[in-house]
Amino acid sequence: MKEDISGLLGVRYPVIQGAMAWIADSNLASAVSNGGGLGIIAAGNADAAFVREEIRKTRTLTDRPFGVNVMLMSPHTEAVMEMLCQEKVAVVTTGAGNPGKYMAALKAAGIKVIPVIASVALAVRLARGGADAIVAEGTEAGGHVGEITTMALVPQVADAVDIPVVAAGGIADGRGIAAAFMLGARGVQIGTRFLVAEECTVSRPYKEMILKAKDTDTVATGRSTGHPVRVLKNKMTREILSLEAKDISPEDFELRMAGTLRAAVKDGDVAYGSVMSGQIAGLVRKEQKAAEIIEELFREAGEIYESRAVICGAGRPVSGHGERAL
Ligand code: TUI
Repeated sequence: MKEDISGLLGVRYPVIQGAMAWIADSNLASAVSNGGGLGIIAAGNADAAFVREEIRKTRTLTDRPFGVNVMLMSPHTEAVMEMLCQEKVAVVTTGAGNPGKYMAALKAAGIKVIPVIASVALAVRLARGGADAIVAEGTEAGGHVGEITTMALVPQVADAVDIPVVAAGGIADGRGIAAAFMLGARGVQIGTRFLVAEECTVSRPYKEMILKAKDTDTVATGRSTGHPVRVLKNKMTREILSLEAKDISPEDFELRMAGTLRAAVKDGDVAYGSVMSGQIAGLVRKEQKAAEIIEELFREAGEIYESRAVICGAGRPVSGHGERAL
């Protein structure tokens, strides 16, 4: 089996913390890095000065590597990228677009570039363009999502590129990690489970809603605009989905949604705010320190991995399958 991404990233465990705009700050990123994963600061729509400040705070909280995620639809992308090259962060992940035009500058600054993508075509293009690894994010993920499931996307991307693939979307325990590796991934990106880390500063009502969520509680808003965003269902999603069914214009949609993520994250308005969450929230049941989450994830994954011989009748038969009296 090929090496996992921990060597590439200089971390103990092959896990990247998902970038969550307004949420993934120096507190969460440093806690994840101190716990042996790769912490990520989400730049979201913030300007370069704000993100630089978060990088500097993180450097006071951890000596370990961490990264910054650039949301490519942000109006500040150009300036944020320039600042990241000056700060020489260890890793840049990107989302919601094609980072191709920034690749050369980031690489020249010695930064590892790991784009998050939702299709094989873009993965292939970015691998050819010099990406160090690629995050293949399935539609189970929270926030801005593509259409393909993690189960279908990861093996197709793994076959199409010769750089390490990191699976994202729908992973919140050791079973998910083991499954991702079986699909050809060499690392995982996890967001929703870290939302309830003790060090995560998201509002109390947001955390409680994640802890109480069940499997069917997420929905994608914004399909009518071509930018679907997965969130927990609430009063806002009921209203906006009915407006989308009545052909609200993309401009009116954007106006209606402006500020809704901030409202949920900072003000705790989980009725009318955007409570971004992956479909796996139903599995996230307790608040823990980030380091405890990481230890538990990889202890579970290791146990499953060691018992893998039971799969497909290769070892002990599983309830009547794989062995017949002849
Ligand atoms: O980027 C994410 N997840 C995000 S970004 C975000 S902030 C936001 N808030 C409101 C509306 C929209 C965004 C919240 N969650 N995940 C990575 C991701 N990237 N998922 C899908 C994509 C993607 C989609 C299209 C990547 C590339 C792409 O291609 C565009 C192109 O130019 O080919």
